[in-house]
Amino acid sequence: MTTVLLTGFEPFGSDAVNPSGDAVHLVASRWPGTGSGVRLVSEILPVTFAGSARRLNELIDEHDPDVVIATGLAGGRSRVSVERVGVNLMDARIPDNDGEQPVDLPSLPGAPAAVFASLPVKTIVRDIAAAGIPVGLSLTAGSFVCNHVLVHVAEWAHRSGRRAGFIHVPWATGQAPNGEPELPLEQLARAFEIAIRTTLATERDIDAVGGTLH
Ligand code: PCA
Repeated sequence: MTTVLLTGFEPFGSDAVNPSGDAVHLVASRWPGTGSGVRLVSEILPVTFAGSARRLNELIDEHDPDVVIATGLAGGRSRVSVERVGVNLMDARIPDNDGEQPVDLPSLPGAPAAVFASLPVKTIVRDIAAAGIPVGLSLTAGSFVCNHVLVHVAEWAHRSGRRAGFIHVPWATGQAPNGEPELPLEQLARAFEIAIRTTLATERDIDAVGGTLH
């Protein structure tokens, strides 16, 4: 049995919704039973530096996942963003849901400055794009709680020989403030399903150009 941990986030800041959590619920509601050979564990994480890492550690201890895919909202982005790298830095522009606002502190003291996601990120982007969903690779998950979670799961994956990464999503249709970009919730959920299936089907990422000039 293969175990996949899929996480989203609760709302944060001034927002009443978080499409990452809604899409995770949708994926969980229609995931086939364990007869499929893949057990999906899903969870909505608190948007707090301390609480998100603590809850992740508990979930990893309890479920011993083979793959962890964490997801969150990147309001203002127009595409699903498959994150390549977590930076070992907390620099919070707004307080988290505990009221904490760390500035220029490491997410994981003593760990390297950055850690790569170990998902087959380019294959995931290819497969999500093939489903007609706007998607791209991203070189920054920011310096707030999503990046913090990426650093934690990617470090765990490197230590334990497992695979982990992070996907940011735009607002879901009907949610975006001030005319910011939106995608249908169904497409966000479908992107997560593809990311899981592609990861399980792919040992080695494809060789493809994925960089940016700036
Ligand atoms: N997005 C924030 C934190 C929680 C979320 O969904 C971020 O990008 O850090």
